[in-house]
Amino acid sequence: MLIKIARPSDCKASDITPEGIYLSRRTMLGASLAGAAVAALPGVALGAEPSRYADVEPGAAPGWFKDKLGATRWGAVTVENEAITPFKDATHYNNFYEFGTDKGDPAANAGSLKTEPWSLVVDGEVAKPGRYALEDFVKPYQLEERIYRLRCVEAWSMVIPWLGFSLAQVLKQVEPTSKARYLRFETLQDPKVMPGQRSSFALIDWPYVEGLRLDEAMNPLAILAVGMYGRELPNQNGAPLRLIVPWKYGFKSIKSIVRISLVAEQPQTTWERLAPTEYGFYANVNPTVDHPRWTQARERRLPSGLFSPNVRDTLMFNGYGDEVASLYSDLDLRKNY
Ligand SMILES: Nc1nc2c(c(=O)[nH]1)N[C@H]1C(S)=C(S)[C@@H](COP(=O)(O)O)O[C@H]1N2
Ligand SMILES: [Mo]
Repeated sequence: MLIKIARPSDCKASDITPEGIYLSRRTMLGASLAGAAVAALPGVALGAEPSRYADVEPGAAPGWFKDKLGATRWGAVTVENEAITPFKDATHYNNFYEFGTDKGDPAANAGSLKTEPWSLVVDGEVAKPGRYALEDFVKPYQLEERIYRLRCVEAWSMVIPWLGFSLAQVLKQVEPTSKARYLRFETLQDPKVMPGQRSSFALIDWPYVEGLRLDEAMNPLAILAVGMYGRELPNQNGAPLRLIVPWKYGFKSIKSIVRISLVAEQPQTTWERLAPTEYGFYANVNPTVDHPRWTQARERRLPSGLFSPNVRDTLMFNGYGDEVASLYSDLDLRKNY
């Protein structure tokens, strides 16, 4: 929908050009009214059982996922007094550039991604490298429901109930060597099913790459997710396995992971490579450090529309400062944005 929405705040869609300005001028008009017609879920209790997510479309969960679901710890982490974003918004307003740069493109195009079978490589500076079938990789871990805020660098946000397990548990299993200081993550590269990877104006050097410092990855809030809203991940949300780092801008939360490497040097990440003055390696949510082209002091919480823009103040570390601020006590967060 090519509609420019006038907003009372400085979170105007016309001010905020998505990450993809480098890819396509079209995305300047990319903010849509997608969420406007969808009412917030009435009375959803936080930490609710999956049956409470009333508008969730059932998926076709693989057997290993159904087996895991029974032992899930529901509501292990919740967000107080903030409504969970309706499933419809969380699955139809996405960034997944492999499937196109418009917010509706991933929902429209990601259906063709084949997530079963899926294999994942863990390599680099680890005592136990390996290639795993996804179900074997996930087997040792109990799923937990983590209800987290997701804050995109484009100044919109959601509250999403993920299902996953802590990255720290995985690291313990694979045993990083003394040389390991960073993690490097890679998304699937398959131009046959990912139209964004064959687009003639794609400036992104595929595959999509993200990274974390080892101590960030060990923080209990960092998870690998295999589901959301009590079901498996929809393809547009990064099936079958994605990273979630809730105190960082959404672009750190890399989707559809095929490789995790432990490395000695800070990896170069996709957005940093494309626009280093706009997107840094750290990308911690920080209302006091503006993006060069817009303020980061506020955000549009979805569902958001013309008559209820639903703007709120952005919180330092996206509200997770108690858990993560100590990771950055030595760091100038203005320089290391
Ligand atoms: N592989 C890959 N991962 C990605 C992206 C992407 O384009 N490709 N977009 C990122 C951005 S900018 C955001 S805000 C989140 C969006 O996640 P969601 O669509 O599940 O809300 O995914 C992140 N992970
Ligand atoms: Mo984002």
